[in-house]
Formats: sequence, C-alpha cells, structure tokens
Amino acid sequence: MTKPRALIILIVCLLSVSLFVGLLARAGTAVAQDGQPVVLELSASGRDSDAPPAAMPEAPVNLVVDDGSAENAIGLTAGGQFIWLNRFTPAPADYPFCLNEIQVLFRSGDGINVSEVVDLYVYGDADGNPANGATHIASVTGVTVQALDVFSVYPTGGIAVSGPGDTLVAVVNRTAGTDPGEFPAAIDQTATQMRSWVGLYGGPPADPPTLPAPTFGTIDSFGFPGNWMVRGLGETGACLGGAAIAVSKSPDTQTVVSGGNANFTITVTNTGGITLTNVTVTDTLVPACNSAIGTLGVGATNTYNCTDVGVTNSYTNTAVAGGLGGQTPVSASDDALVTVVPPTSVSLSDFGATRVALWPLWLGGLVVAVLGAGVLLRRRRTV
Ligand SMILES: [Ca+2]
Ligand SMILES: [Ca+2]
Repeated sequence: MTKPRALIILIVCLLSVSLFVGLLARAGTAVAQDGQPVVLELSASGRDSDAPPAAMPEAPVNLVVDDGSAENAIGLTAGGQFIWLNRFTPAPADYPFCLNEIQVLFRSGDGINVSEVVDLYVYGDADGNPANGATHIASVTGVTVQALDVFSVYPTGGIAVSGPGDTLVAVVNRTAGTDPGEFPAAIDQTATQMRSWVGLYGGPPADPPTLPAPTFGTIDSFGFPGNWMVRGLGETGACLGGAAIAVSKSPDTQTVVSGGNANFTITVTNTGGITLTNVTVTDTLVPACNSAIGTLGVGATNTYNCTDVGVTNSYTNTAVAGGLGGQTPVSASDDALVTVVPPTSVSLSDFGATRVALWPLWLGGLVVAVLGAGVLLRRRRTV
C-alpha cells in the first residue's frame, strides 16, 4: 500500500469516528418510549450505492435536491420511527401547483425490505424555516417500499400546494427500518444542499407529525452533510385531475298523476384522488332534495332519498353537487324528468266534450228527416 493511500484511509477513519461521536453528543438527549436514549447512527455499511444514478425527473415542478445516487443511509441506534424531510423552495411563479407524485429511494443492504410501510407528509412553510414550525397540507399514509436501489413512486392523487415559500416533503418509517441496526433514510452525500432535516419525537411520530420535532435539525447539523433521496413532482396550477365529484339523480324519467308525489334517489360520489370537504347538493326546483353532506373521502358515496310532494306540472329537475378538493372547487349535475298526467276524472270531461260534438250531427239528422218527410207529403198530394 502506498503512503498517500494509507494516509487517505486514516483520515477517512478519523473523520468517521469524529462524526459518529459528534452525532451521539448532539442527539443523546432524546429519550424513546422505552426510556432508552435515542441517537442517530450512520449506516454501518458506509458503502456507495451499487445502483446506477437515478434519472432526473422532468415534471414541470421538480422538487429534487439529490444527485440521483445515495452514498449512505441513516437510522436510529436503538431503532424506532423518525421523520426525515427535504425543504424545497419552488420558484414563486410555480405556485400554486399540484403535487402529483412523491418519490423515495430505499437501499438494499440497509435492513429495509420491500412491502414495509412508510407514511408520507407534505407541509407548507412560508417563512422558510422548518425549525419554527410548518403547516401540514396532506398525507399519503400506509404506502410500502416498492423496490430497493431505485425510487419507489407514490402517486398522491393530486395535492394542492398554494405556497408561498417552502414545500416540505417528509417520510416516516412506520415498519420499514425500525429495528436497531436498520437504516431507512438513504442519503446523497456528494454535495449537500443544506435542505435535509431529521426529527425525533421520543417515540413514534404522530399522524401527521407536528413540526418541529422535539429533537430537530438539518442532517448536516448531526454530522452527516447530505441530501435525502426524497423527491416531489408536480405541475403548476390547480389539481384539476386530482379532485372530482359525481352525482346521479334517479330515476331519469318518471310519470306522476297530477297532485301525486315524485320520488328521487340522489347519489354523490368522490371520484377523485383527494378528500372533498364542504360537499353539498342543491336542487332548486325541489328544495327537499338539498343536502349538506360535508366531508366525503376518496371513493366514498353518499346516497339519500327525497320527495317532491303534490306535483301538478311536468318539469326537468337538476341536482347540482359541489365541494372543495383542497382549495379547488369541483361540481357536477344530473337531470331527472318528471311528467305529470291528468287524473282519471279529467278523462270523463273528455267524454262530455265528445257528446257535445255530436249535437250538430243529431241536428243535421233531424233536419234531413223533416225535409224528407216534407218531400214525401208533396209527392202524395201530387199523385
Ligand atoms: Ca450522490
Ligand atoms: Ca416555519
């Protein structure tokens, strides 16, 4: 071994030891639920990723601070859950945007297995400082590690992000990498952007976690400069494809005897990818069909019956359903035709009208008969 190479290895070893000791000193104050101190620990593997660098995404709004390759991974010495997040600062003109996808890379060899569970959280932070708090915007919970050494891709269903300032994208390891010696948070250490934060709660983080965590700082401040392999992809403007509502009013057609009742069934469905709030149904012609439904989860349906009492005129009725997906209003409508027919008593008057119409025939017949009789009398006199 040449002397310069041996010297480099020695320096690297000394740096590693000093980083590790520094980290223990910084994080040693946090205490886990079992009373054991919680510390961060550099991945024992310490190896460069074997995987080729991941390609840079080309979405209109690209929230990326990593270079595509992870050189290490972070876990807790005593095991457990923690939050790791990237602080992104989109261009002001990018707001508002729709966050369509979150990507997280997990590595092989760090104690992480496919199908283990993570939760994803999105926060807004106008003042650019996560340490004094940030506002929770949306959650994508119960998703799993899809593959190792490539980015797991998580569609959000459309998260409306209004800005201004920063957008934070966070990960919590719910079952992935929670045992001692496991390292769920892969990190790119090629060139730190000083935008990757880590937080400890002295136990499992709440759902959603409140920021800041009791122990909270950039991963750099814990002695590990680098960038989490956590990305967000979106497009400027509202989440048009994200929030959607459908309404059906049935039956489509019905016939009602004048003075009778028209019965309807109205079904409202959240057909989009995010929870709808302030969901209402407005039915101008039949106020009895108005409804304040409130919150409607993804895929959820609300069905109810309503009645228009004493219908006397035919009409086309329209039910309009509306709601909010984040800040985005959505609406839909459906028509129902009600045809009123006269009651049975009215048909009797029709018969009467027909009888009146026969009078001219009877009159005509009488005239013919009288004239005919006159002709016969004259013929008899002339005979
Ligand atoms: Ca790298
Ligand atoms: Ca803040």
